[in-house]
Amino acid sequence: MSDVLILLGSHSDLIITEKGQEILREFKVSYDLRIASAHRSPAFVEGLVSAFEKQGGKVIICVAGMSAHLAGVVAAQTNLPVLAVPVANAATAGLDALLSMSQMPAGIPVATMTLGKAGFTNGALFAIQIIATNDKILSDELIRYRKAQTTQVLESDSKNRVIFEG
Ligand code: RP5
Repeated sequence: MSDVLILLGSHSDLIITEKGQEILREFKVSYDLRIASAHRSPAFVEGLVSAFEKQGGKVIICVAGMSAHLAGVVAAQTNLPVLAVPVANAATAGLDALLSMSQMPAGIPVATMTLGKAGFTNGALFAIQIIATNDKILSDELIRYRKAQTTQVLESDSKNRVIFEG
């Protein structure tokens, strides 16, 4: 049983998921990553979403590029929270996918992250935050994660500070 279902529209999207997968593992949040296209394998997408709901899954992250319908199609089939991560392509730098995912009609919400690696990293963290609303250990881990992140910025500041006194 997995808490998070990650759906990728294509194997070519896998490259943006590395850091986010690392974070899910660091937080020990179980996930199942599948390749399933809204256009090329619609029935397979439907089956995966329905099976994930039945097994008690909590959050779905959809990653797709170009005319990115995956997240919207998935959100239409479930009341689970659906997070969307658009992937860039050479022709439009991903603006097509970003707009497609964020322009959902009222009634079927999708939480769209930014493009690419940063988007998937935030998608993973957002999924963890959703699960943490009902999990004190995870919530404490998130506090620790944020503190470590702040410490890194402060260290970077002290290493890179430049004072020019004219
Ligand atoms: C989308 O089309 C996928 O999510 C991918 O980002 C894009 C291109 O897919 P491939 O042609 O690389 O399989 O469905």
